[in-house]
Amino acid sequence: MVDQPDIGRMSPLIGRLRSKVFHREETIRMVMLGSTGVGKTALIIRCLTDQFFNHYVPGKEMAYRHSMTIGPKKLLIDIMDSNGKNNALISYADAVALVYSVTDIESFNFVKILIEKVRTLNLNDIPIIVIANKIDKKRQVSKSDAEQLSRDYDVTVFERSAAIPTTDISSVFKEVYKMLQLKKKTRRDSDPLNPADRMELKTIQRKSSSLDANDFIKLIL
Ligand SMILES: Nc1nc2c(ncn2[C@@H]2O[C@H](COP(=O)(O)OP(=O)(O)OP(=O)(O)O)[C@@H](O)[C@H]2O)c(=O)[nH]1
Ligand SMILES: [Mg+2]
Repeated sequence: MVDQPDIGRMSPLIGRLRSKVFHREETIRMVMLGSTGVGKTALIIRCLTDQFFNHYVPGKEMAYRHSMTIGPKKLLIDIMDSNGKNNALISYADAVALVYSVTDIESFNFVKILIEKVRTLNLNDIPIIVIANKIDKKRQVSKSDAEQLSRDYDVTVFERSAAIPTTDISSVFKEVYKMLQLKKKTRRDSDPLNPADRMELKTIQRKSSSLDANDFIKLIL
């Protein structure tokens, strides 16, 4: 945290200026890709509602806005939830999260293909992070496989489970933000021809309402 004098109390105008300078919002557009059923949507629902949605609603593409604070910075993260097939979204993302399930070796191998694809397609060298999901279940992909992937492809792998209540997704976003800062990457402007801009955006803020995962899924359907 930055220690700032409370000048907002002295003058409302200075207070507003201060909040503009110190609490500037930044938006990151992140796309989630990975094989069907690996838990992309469940991870997003966990992040937004702190709950596990234990049902499968296949193939729905949506974008969600998650807000979080990192130090003095307010971050808006537009998460594009792909149906696992729409790789076209890669071209419009500031960062890519590739998800595999530790229960499914094929999904692990598919992540390797996706890494290569992203790196070939994207001229801006966008940050890639990998999420190994479903670690609450019996594994086909070990932790050392994840470490090997991390070394071979120079990516950070987060082992998580959307089903575990204490699962921390914020740290994944923090890492993405750190990578973007290092690359000094700025978000590209909104473009009406951009399919990502045309995706329906649900503005749901974490813990800001009594939103339940079951209510949430009604928004998706
Ligand atoms: N046990 C367990 N089940 C999970 C976990 N994450 C997701 N699931 C379940 O796995 C199934 C598929 O999850 P989804 O989040 O819909 O998968 P997806 O990647 O969004 O699938 P597509 O949208 O079809 O690409 C659902 O029944 C989820 O409840 C997890 O960490 N642990
Ligand atoms: Mg999904």
